[in-house]
Amino acid sequence: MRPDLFEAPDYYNLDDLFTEEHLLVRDAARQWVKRDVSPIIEAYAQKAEFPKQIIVGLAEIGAFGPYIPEEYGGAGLDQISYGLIMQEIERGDSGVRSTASVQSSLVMYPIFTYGNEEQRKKYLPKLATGEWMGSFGLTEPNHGSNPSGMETKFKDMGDHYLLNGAKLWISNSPFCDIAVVWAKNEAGRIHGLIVERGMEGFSTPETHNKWSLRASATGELIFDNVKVPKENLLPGKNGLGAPLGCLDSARYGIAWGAIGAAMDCYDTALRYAKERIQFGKPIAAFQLQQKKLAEMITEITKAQLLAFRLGQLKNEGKASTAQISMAKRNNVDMAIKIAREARQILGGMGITGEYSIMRHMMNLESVITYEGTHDIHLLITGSDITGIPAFQ
Ligand code: TGC
Ligand code: FAD
Repeated sequence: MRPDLFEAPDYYNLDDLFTEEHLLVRDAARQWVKRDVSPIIEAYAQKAEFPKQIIVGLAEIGAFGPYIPEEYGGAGLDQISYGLIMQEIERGDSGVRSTASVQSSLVMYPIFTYGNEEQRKKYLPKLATGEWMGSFGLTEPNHGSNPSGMETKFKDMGDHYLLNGAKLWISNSPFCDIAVVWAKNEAGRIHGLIVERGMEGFSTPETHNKWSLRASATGELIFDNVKVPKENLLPGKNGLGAPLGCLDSARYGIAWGAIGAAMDCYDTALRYAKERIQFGKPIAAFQLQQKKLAEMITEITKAQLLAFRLGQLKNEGKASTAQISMAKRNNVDMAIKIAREARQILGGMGITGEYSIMRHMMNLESVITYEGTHDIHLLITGSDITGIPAFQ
């Protein structure tokens, strides 16, 4: 892969709206991605392997629990800083951002929000440093968009719970030390349980042959009569609203992350268009290419403004699930369209691993599917504005 020459577009001077802390946090993440992610990520994506050596760096830039209080090992930052960190990481690779999203919003968040003090103290500091890595098990082979139908279940055996079932498409599963697993009790009520690697009957086979998110490890979580200690149940919230609450936080991060992938595609295409000569001129001189580039920067700017306002609402505790859905859906769709257009600007070079665009484009096929598909988010908006759920 070529040297990382990324220059971030800021067409509407958004930097003027960020605090000094936001800029410091963002620039530290930006530099780290340039130094430690860009030089290696293409090779890891090509060999379909997660680069475990970057876990320490992710922890150092505050990507594990950015908004978790410092007393539990988190970075104690606000939601805009969290968004900016996700943006910068996904500028490098969506799979790396996935690892950070899962650790922060799908593992640390539920333990912090629904866990008791003992659980917080036991797990959060080790998750914040990356000493322990986590995964989040909601999706099942027969239940993706409709998690309420989940079949994974646990029984109260008096001194422990007995857990049976399987989760599919789980980011970080092949190497996770713990998994936050959503399962039904005998009454059919959904609860969160912390399952630890090493518990008998718990296995995490890896899913191979992905054309997307190749630098992220994806797998299954299989529970075959796993004895889970009673103290591992998250006591603070149950019902489907508990896992959906975690998704709000992760989807918010993705709304920012997708901007990073789009910015990288745009920046690469702009530079290439100014340098590549055809018919005696840089291709950037042709109106057709200018149209593509002008539309890209317009869409990126709109997405940045959407994410910034959502960040303000999130900081005030006012961001609704439907507002988060709209931003996730819009910004990922914007990024995947930009990746496709940017790839065309690079002609044949666009399909090679010399440039990041094709990798972003393939990654975004997962991002537009996970954390609620493009269609599900449209239905969430539809339900919110009409008051009529159309999911079934
Ligand atoms: P519905 O009847 O709408 O809701 C059930 C209960 O949950 C409450 N609720 C929420 N609570 C908190 N936060 C939210 N965001 C909530 N949304 C809903 C709701 O009020 C209700 O409460 P109650 O007390 O009345 O029972 O549920 P439904 O079964 O009709 O489903 C609605 C639907 C389709 C929108 C939902 O199931 C959904 O979002 N489906 C998509 C599934 C999904 O996003 N899965 C993601 C899996 S994790 C993942 O992909 C990680 S990838 C990570 C990475 O690598 O980056
Ligand atoms: P389905 O639900 O079968 O949907 C198939 C199609 O039908 C979609 O286009 C969908 O929009 C459409 N559809 C479904 N229902 C409706 C409806 N009511 N109306 C209209 N259209 C509908 N899950 C986790 O729990 N943890 C993870 O860490 C995790 N990581 C993932 C990593 C990757 C790389 C991928 C690809 C997925 C991951 N997921 C994870 C799972 C992800 O959340 C699901 O793939 C997603 O929710 C969609 O579920 P599904 O794949 O079963 O598709």
